Amino acid sequence: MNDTIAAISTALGVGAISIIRVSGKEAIPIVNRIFKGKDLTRALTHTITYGHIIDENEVVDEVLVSIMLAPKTFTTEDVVEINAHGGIVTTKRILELLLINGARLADAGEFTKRAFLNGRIDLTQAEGVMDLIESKTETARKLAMNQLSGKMSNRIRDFRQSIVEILANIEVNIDYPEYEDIEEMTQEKLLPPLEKMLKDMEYLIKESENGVLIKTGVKTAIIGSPNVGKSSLLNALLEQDKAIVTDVAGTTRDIVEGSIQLDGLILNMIDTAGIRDTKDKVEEIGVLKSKSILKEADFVLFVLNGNEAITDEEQNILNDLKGRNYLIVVNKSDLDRNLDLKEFDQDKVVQINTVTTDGIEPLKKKIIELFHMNQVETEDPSYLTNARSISLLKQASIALKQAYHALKNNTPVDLVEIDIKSAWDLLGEIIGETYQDALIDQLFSQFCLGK
Ligand SMILES: Nc1nc2c(ncn2[C@@H]2O[C@H](COP(=O)(O)OP(=O)(O)OP(=O)(O)O)[C@@H](O)[C@H]2O)c(=O)[nH]1
Ligand SMILES: [Mg+2]
Repeated sequence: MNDTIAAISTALGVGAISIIRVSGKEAIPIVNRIFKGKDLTRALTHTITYGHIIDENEVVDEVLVSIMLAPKTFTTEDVVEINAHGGIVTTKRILELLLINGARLADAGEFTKRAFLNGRIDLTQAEGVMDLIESKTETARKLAMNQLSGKMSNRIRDFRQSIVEILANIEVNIDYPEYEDIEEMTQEKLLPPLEKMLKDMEYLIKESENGVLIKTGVKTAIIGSPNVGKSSLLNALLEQDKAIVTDVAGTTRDIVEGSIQLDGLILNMIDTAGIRDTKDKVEEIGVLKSKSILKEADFVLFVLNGNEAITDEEQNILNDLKGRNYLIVVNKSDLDRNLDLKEFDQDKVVQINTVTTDGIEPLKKKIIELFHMNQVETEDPSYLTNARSISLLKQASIALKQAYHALKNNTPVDLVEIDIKSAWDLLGEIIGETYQDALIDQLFSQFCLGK
């Protein structure tokens, strides 16, 4: 980390301006060597200097150079940003000059990695930077920003603080076992905070899983028997005739995809072949595909024909959907109703008619509610939005759950302590307080160059 790194920080292409960023002890002298204008080594921090980038006597570009001195910079090191005229050739030439004059080409994410290693941000915040760059909707941007601001890290730190308090109580018990009723007292003291923490963690896990879907888009499977109107539903939601619709059962064989955005939630929908037993070779492959998409989906729109009674096949699929994210879409509401809706969880049922598009708006509203999008809009949420952190949080919650049950069963506290300590470590890994070098390298290499 003692060397000075440089990279092009803007997207490489034709634009009005591109920025080449340099960070490290030698950042200012290196840029000064290829700069004609005022002496940059004497520039004040957080100022901009006008001048030219030169190669020997040749003027390469007219630039503005921002000087930011340590420690109040993105990396906490001296940082120089050269604002050059956009264009691939000029930008690359300036980078080359920097490399010739002593800078090293930065690895992907190395600026952010330095910010982390120098203690300016923690891992959760660094991941927020990455999420922010990649956010596709306003809501995803908001989640990323909250993570970047350190709000999420503070929630993890609060959990760790509660654990420290619990551990302190356990230490008392281990140090003074001669007290009478110590077991009861320990239970009384430890169980309620453990219980509260477990509840808060489970809530955070659930909301975070939702947050991941908000970030990446929801893989939505449109599933049902042939001819119930799955392709018609896809078309109605897309407001375009994308999938073929006919009155022939078994029209859709291959999958048809389309995306919509509902209040910042991206639904990546997949229309599938109607599920039934069939002798047709092509249709059979389609049905197999439908079943595998049904398994993998984050969310299922299960379409039934309101004009017909439910079949055994449909009932089986419905049973398998229990505990998952799904809605029962009862189509053909213009026809007589022969489907008994009483058996269904009423919260999950939406009646529609894809011909007139009646019920499509209420269906969209229901989806927005299901993914708590209204809450996200109003509550300024902070969730973990990447798989690494969520998996660590889940492991921490499992460890605490084990501790909780062990304590309830009067297991000696020093054994319980092991699980609680492991939860503390796992939470530390989320924010990067206990980390392994290999993990850090892998994590930051996912960033784009120049970040
Ligand atoms: N009356 C009525 N007919 C509908 C409605 N929605 C779809 N249909 C008709 O139902 C038939 C089947 O529609 P599709 O959308 O192709 O059904 P599907 O579920 O995709 O069928 P497969 O691809 O064969 O599995 C077509 O003739 C549609 O016009 C509706 O709301 N009311
Ligand atoms: Mg179809």
